Amino acid sequence: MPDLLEKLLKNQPFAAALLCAAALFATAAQADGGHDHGHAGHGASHASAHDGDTPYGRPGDAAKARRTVHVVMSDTMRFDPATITVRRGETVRFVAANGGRLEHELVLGTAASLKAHAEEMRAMPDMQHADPGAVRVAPGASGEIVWQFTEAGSFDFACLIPGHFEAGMVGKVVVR
Ligand SMILES: [Cu+2]
Repeated sequence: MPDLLEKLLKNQPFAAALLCAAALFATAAQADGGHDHGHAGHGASHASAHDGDTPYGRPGDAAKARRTVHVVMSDTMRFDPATITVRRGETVRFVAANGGRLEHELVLGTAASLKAHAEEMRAMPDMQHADPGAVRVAPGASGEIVWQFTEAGSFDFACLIPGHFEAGMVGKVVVR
């Protein structure tokens, strides 16, 4: 090992390349890990959440969605409606329409998980959500999420595009 270190020190370009590769790897690992982290909802209990369970529910079966909730996202950084009330156990089909000229997204979560996720988005603005509880929508288009709310409580949804979350692009899901 001392030999290798000596070689590294003498061979600066090689060392630099190695460091660079290490940094890339670390970034990639962080992106992946961060994603899981953000989407799993930040809890040790999520190690066992292989079926997509989160504190705010789980991906729903579209065939079981008896209710469709239309949400409009606008460049005023608001969701309309901003509060949605559902029954515990209910499967909801969200249709998120983008009425603005900017991209927007609807990401389900808890206040804490969305805040942490927004911070990751600021660090990596190009991060894509590979998350059944999230949909990014182009201007004039609409996207869907089918979600089952399995726990009673108050949860959030938000647009985590940098600047939007900070401007208050957040809504509430109250599960009774
Ligand atoms: Cu937005």
